[in-house]
Amino acid sequence: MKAYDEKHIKNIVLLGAPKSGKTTLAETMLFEAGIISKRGSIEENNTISDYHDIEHERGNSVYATLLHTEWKDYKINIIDTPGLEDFIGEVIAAIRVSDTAVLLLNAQYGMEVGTEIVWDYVDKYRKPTIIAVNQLDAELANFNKAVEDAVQAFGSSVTVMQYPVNQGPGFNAIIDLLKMTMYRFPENGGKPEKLPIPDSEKERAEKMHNELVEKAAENDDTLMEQYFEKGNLDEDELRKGLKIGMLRHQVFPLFCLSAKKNMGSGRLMGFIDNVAPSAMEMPDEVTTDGKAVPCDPARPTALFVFKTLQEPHIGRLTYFKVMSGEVRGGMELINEQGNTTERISQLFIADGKNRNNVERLQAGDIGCTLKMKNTLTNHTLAEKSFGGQIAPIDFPAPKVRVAIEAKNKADDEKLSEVLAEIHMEDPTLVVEFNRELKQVILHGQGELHLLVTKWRLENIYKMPVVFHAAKIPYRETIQKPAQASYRHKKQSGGAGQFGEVFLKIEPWFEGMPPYKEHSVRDTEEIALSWGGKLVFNNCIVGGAIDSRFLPSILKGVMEKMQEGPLTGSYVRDIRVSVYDGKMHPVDSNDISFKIAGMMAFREAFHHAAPQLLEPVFELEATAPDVMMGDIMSELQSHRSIITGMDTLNGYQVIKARTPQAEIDKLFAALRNVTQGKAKLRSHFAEYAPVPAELQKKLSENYKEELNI
Ligand SMILES: Nc1nc2c(ncn2[C@@H]2O[C@H](COP(=O)(O)OP(=O)(O)O)[C@@H](O)[C@H]2O)c(=O)[nH]1
Ligand SMILES: [Mg+2]
Repeated sequence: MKAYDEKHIKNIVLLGAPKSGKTTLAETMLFEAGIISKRGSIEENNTISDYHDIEHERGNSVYATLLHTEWKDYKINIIDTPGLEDFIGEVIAAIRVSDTAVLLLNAQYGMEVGTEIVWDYVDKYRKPTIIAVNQLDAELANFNKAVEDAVQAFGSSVTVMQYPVNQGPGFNAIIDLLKMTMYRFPENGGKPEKLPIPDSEKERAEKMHNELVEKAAENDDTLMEQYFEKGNLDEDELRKGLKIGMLRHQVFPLFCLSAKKNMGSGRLMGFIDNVAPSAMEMPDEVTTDGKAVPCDPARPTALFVFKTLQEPHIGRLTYFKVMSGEVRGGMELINEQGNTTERISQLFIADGKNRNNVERLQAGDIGCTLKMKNTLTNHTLAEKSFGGQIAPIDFPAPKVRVAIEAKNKADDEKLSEVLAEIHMEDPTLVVEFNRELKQVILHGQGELHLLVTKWRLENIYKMPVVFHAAKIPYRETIQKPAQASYRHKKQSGGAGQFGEVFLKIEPWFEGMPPYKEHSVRDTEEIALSWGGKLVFNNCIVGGAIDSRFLPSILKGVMEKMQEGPLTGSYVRDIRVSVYDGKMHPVDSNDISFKIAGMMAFREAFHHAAPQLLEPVFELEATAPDVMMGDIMSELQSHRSIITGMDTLNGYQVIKARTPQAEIDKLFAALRNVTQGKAKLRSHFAEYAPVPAELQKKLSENYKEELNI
């Protein structure tokens, strides 16, 4: 392959809702540039981009795939991304290292919720953006609606560069408003004829051309002057204005496509070559300590790792972007995070699963390597003189959870190791060893994300696992005061045990009046690690219990608070006042008072109107209007309280409060009734009382469990 310098490399990321045609477009671009001689298709499972078994099984992209084409004098690195929110980590990493986002809109549906989700990240990183209206050959294609949707969602930066002459199944011609030509494609697509704009389209084309010229001129004072002088701009001036606008996120050029019929992709690549900013023209990268990293091959080498993936028969692949300097095979680089040294044994450019050896890659380029031991996603590999870490990708918090267990008990330890490794590869998957629930919990971006993880564990890591529902971290408390006493007495053989405790428990709340029934000698206020408080009053007078035994009583109470009497959950917000008791001159000891304290507490708890509390989440669902009825009815059947409704960019946003125990089932149901077209968000809000019926059921279950 030709060596490309930093001025001739363009990095683009293909983004869009599921099924908008990203993978098909990637295939078409490779074909059009002569990289492949035959186009694969989604239907035949033979695209370059979707090459993993799991992707064929599901008919969806799961991973971001690196590809490249060479078009005229440029190398275009393409990252094809999965459209599903489950794999948003892959999408964000790809956006992070790309210089231009190509956002596909399906002409049949215009804006979709999936488009919205990726747009949030494009906007956050302020990447130059091209909008491609795809599937213009489809029966229901509606170009004008797609443009209206785009303007509504992305604002007036949307800049129409082309429009279709005849959308729908007969689609074969596009009017180009920059070149003021008509492109007419042969039946099977490919290279179009360049024709004059027909008379019937002249008026519309002139009007839209003028709008385009104004948009391009707006971004630069000299261009504005030239425009006022001449009343027009030539092609080069237009390109200059558009590029400035793209860099400022004020121009999003919009193109027409049928990826499937190979119409329009050549022109799109030409525009990427000539106008889309190269890595060198983008704002400098920065290190975590704020140092600028210009994309310059003459400076010290620094690679930023944006993706790592364990592949069968190959080992771990490490994908990186050269942020500074150049990388050559055989180079030794320092891993800035791990303080280890890694040798770049081989250097590749990748087209899906095919990798080609290259000798070097320059600043701005993207490639991959093998056999990195300690280098993972978000790490920086650099020459010593670079000194710093490239600002890492900020991955979103997980949204769903499941408990995981090795199928064979003997694998438990290995499973934790493998999970730790998977998390390092995929930071959007979080592993938690939850001591409270006594479960290993996997937190992911969606059910499919968790299922793909299970698939990887079983097929790549050969580690059979089972998923269980994750338990709910309930809390227990009381609603009224109660008293109890307990005498612990044991006389068997040698030394006996004796301890008796009288105590009162009350619901604790911030600002409650001090305890008055007995005089308090000493108070301990404990902020519980699981939330809420325990206030412990020592009201013993006249030496009924020796003060050295009070810590033992507290210990007993605490033990019961860690395994609540009702369901074994943590207990919170209680005031305990120990006001009387008895000792034995010989047999009393710590263990006796601990047991007496624990049992007295348990007894009192059962008489204090115990209340189970459950975590309640605040939920937000964004979806098209027509789906609201179904969403409401699902909310109602999952114990949710609707707290608000709103509209945003033509979507309905509904807010609700839902117990955590229902969230996973509710999300699955909502995905189902909305065919995945809803954006769902949730976060912990508060602990709230569990309804009486459910509490009864849960505490009966617990009793049964204890009897086993
Ligand atoms: N009619 C038509 N179908 C297309 C076009 N582009 C893609 N498709 C089809 O849309 C489906 C989804 O395409 P795919 O490339 O997997 O979309 P992705 O999920 O965005 O990667 C496949 O069945 C494609 O054959 C197009 O331009 N026109
Ligand atoms: Mg795809």
